[in-house]
Order: sequence, then structure tokens, then C-alpha cells
Amino acid sequence: KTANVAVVGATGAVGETMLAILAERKFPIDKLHVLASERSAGGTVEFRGREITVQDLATFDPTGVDIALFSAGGSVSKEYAPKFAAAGAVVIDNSSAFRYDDDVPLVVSEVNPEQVKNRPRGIIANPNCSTMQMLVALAPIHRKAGITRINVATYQSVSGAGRSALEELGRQTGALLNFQDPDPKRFPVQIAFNLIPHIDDFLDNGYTKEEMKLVWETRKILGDDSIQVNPTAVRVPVFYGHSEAVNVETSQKLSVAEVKALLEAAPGVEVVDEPKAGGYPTPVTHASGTDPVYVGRIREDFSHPNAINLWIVSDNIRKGAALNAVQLAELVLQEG
Ligand code: A2P
Ligand code: 11C
Repeated sequence: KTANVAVVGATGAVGETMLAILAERKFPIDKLHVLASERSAGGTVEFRGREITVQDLATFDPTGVDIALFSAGGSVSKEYAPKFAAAGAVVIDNSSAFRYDDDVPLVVSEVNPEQVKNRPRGIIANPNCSTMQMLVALAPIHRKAGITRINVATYQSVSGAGRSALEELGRQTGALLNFQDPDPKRFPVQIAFNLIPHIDDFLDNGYTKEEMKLVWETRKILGDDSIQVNPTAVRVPVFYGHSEAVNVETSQKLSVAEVKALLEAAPGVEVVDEPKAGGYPTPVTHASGTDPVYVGRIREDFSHPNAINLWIVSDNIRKGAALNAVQLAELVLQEG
């Protein structure tokens, strides 16, 4: 079986990785359309060693597209995803535009793949990167012992904010090493050699939208609105790979050995956990450019009867975005 595929936002940090992963996984493509704004229309992107011309989304006719992978921001998805779906495409949307709609499934391929089929609007939402990696690791723990509460602090790389944010970290690092002004543009304050406890917009409750995504998306994906999530999201001066310090409270007590055994058997997870120098995953040494969700620093929380501490690291552009989107496309293609 083959498909006509469109990648919307193909010139972006996630879009270019979607193309790379479609090629790596030998996704059976009949015709490939690469789309972006009129700014980059007429330019080219590389796919399987060939240059493909970028087309302008605004003037593109979606007729004949079977699967469309969208990663061009929420407003682009809101406007164009329904048009692609009306033309018969299954849209896999990486933005937050439809994630919280009841008639749009929100799917992590290792956690709730069966939900892909429940798409009355022809749209499937790809979760936010920080929720994605957390749930690949936590879903097996939830199934075994019932998660009641999650305390999570994230350490999120700049690539989550797109190509311009990658450029800003590079530029500021160079400027500061040359005693020049960092001149923040993409982030509200200097990101090089700094940390910023602010990702996405502030909401009325004092949390950021990035923090609330961890609450809303965890409940929707695990199908359990009783799970309590207490999130803090922080941007760090790392190029690729989000990290998370996670404390999980469960109904039933689990030992460290039981958690390790669950995670070692879990699809998409790699346990890297030796209590010695370098015996833990980091964005640079493990995650960047690779597919797994890495888990280390697995410890019993000695301040609580039923809780475990974990350190979860993954490439936010791959499993956190492009890889999961392609895995969902593979599930759609496998349908009868
Ligand atoms: P373009 O290169 O034309 O700006 P990133 O998240 O890395 O910044 O990438 C965003 C992606 O979304 C890019 O491919 C960008 O294309 C695309 N994009 C942004 N705005 C639009 C739009 N209005 N129509 C189509 N594509 C868009
Ligand atoms: C970040 N998580 O790291 C964001 C990027 O809701 O899809 C993805 C935003 C989203 O900045």
C-alpha cells in the first residue's frame, strides 16, 4: 500500500525531520508534496537525496492527498487542516489547534494507538513534546499501579520553539563569548547561559500554557481525568532534547526493580540507569538525533509511601514531534 503525502511546514525544524524520518523508515510514498508559506515557496528541500520544490500552501490544491502531516503552527492548522480533511486527506496535526477537541483523538503511538481510528473530522492530533516523552515512560507504570499524581519539572531545549530559536541560542552564545550584547529577540530574555521559566503564553491561573498542556494532555491520552499533574516548564540553553524530572505517585506501591522491569519491557523506552558518572541519559549524550525515550535516575521517593522519581530525556523534534507523527501515519496506512 502506498500514499500521497503532504508535509506542511516542510522548511521548519519539525518539518525537515518529518521528511528525514519518512525517508529513514521507508514510508511508502507515491507522490510527495512539500508545503510552506510563500516566503519559501519555489525553494527546495531534500528528500531521499533529491531536491523537491517547496509549494505555497495558500495556493495548493489538496485533492488527491491521502495523508497530510502539519507542523506550521496553530493558526495555519486551524485554517488549512479542515480544508485538507474535506478534500479526503487524513490530517496528522502537530500543533495545539485541535488537541483538546473531543472529536479529535490525541495519540502517542506506544500508548493509545487504537484511538487513531476515532477521527470523525479526519484529524488526528500529535501531542506536545513534553507530554509525549513523559507518557511513553509513564503509561506502563499507570497500567500496572495506577498513577494518582505527577509532579514534573521540564528542562526544554530551544528547538521546541523552532528554527529561529535554534539560531538565537547559537547567535547569543557567540555574541556573549565575544563580550557583545545578547540582544534577545525570539525569547523574552537572554537564553544563552541562562534558564527561562516561561514557555508559551501565561494563562489566568498563573501557569503557562506549556505547563497546562502536561495536565490536559496526560488526562486525555491516559483516559483518566482524576490524574493530578503539577507542572513547571523551563526553557534551557540546549539545542535538541527535552529532559524532565518526574515524581510519580501510584495507588499501589512499586519497587525500583519493578519500575525498571516495566520500563525495560516498554516499547519506545530505553533504561539508562547506573548510579555512577555518566550512567544516566542526557540530551547531548543520548537523546539528540535518536528515537528512544531514555529513563534514568530511577529512585524510590523516601519522603512518600508510594512514589518514584525518574529522569526522562528524549529528542523533542523526533519522538516529541516528527517521529510520532510518522508513526501515526504508519498506523493510518495499515488500516484496511
Ligand atoms: P516558511 O519557511 O515559509 O516560513 P519553525 O517552527 O521551525 O519556525 O517552522 C515553521 C514552519 O511553518 C516553516 O516551514 C514555515 O514556512 C511554516 N509556516 C509558517 N507560517 C506559514 C504559513 N502562513 N503558511 C504555510 N506555512 C507556514
Ligand atoms: C516547546 N513544547 O518546547 C513546545 C513546542 O504545543 O506543539 C511545541 C508546542 C506545541 O517550545
